Amino acid sequence: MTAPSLDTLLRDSELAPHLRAAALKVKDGQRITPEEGLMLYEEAPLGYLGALANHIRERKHGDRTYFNRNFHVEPTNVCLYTCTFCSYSRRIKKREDGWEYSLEDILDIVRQYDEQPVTEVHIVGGVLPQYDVAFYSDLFRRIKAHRPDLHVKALTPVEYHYIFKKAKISYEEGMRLMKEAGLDSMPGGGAEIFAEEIRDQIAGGKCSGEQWLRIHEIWHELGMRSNATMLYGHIEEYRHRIDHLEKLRALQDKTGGFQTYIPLKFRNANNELSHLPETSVVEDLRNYAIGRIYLDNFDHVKAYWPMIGRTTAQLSLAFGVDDLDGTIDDTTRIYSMAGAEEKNPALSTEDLVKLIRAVGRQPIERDTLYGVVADYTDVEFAGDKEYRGYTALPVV
Ligand code: V47
Ligand code: SF4
Repeated sequence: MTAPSLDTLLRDSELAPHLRAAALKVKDGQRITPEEGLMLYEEAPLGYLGALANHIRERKHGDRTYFNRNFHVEPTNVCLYTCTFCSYSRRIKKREDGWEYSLEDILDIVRQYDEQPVTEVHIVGGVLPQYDVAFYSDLFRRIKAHRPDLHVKALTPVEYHYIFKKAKISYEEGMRLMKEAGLDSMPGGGAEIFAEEIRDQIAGGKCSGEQWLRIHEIWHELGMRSNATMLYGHIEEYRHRIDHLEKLRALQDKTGGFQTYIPLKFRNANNELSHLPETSVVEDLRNYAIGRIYLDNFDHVKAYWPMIGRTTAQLSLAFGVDDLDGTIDDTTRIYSMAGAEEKNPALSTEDLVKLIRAVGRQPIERDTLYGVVADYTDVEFAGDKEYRGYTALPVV
């Protein structure tokens, strides 16, 4: 599926005046307002949003589509918070179902990747008292001592707020200690929805939206980079999504420290919000597109393909997304993930490259800070015949 070009869209004499006004703003590189953002969520059709978002995506990146090779370490799946959307954590009371890795356990996992061309370790998990400032400082130091070139992308303001409070140190002091210990960047998790009236109902007592934003701000002021997410499609309304995007855009104006925006579709299996229906693929694509249009000061929009599936991930590349994330594992294919689209969420590099090329884009392997590691546009793989580039069907 592909959307019309922005120029084709603007030639349509029946385009409603308010949609035309927003499209012209995008064409001129102007910012849309919160009111216009809300109007897009409420009224704009998918093809229209695709035209605007793809225009921005191609202005920034052409056909380039990024991916990186990383691995995840989850120190524990037990958590003292009680987020209602979380299918992951084993409550303190059901601790017997969970794992709690020691420092050595985690280093053993890191060592398993010694011979592999990964550039990043993504560390995130539940919140428990034994994982404190001293634990994480030691962990980051030991990883860096073992493999200095491995980028450590670790923990979110949810953990940082908790461990700094426990250690009775300020956010400024805490983030400085983490940087000294070897933290390279922060992933985007824990953002959920910032608006208090929603966050209070779903986020189980963890850090507030303001605290999440403040910790990222302090990190950016130290000259460091991070990502931002939004968990959508549960009990929030469109106005809460716009409020969330507006807060991210405002902080990015101030610091410029965000690299990537990652919308996360709420998945309803095995959690306390299982009664809620999930959003449709059309709604997911509209949401990617509006994120791309609204966050004019973010360089990248990323799709987390294990959560939405490979086909929607491919479609998202025509709706503002320029980066695909998810396990790339050239050694094992055995994974399972409750509730997510992918029961087998690992792709080989070859699979991922072909998935990107099949929709006419250029696969670029990047490092965490978007330095180019390898351009796979014309790399040949042995074996089956590959289809490259889609057939564009007229939409209007
Ligand atoms: O913070 C939890 C979300 C996040 C569910 O920065 C859920 O590069 C959907 O942040 N349905 C963790 N989402 C994942 C994350 C992430 C992933 C990939 C890359 C990066 C990055 C960050 O997952 C949590 C929460 O918002 N989440 N439960 C659920 N049921
Ligand atoms: Fe799950 Fe919330 Fe704990 Fe994160 S903070 S692991 S989302 S319960």
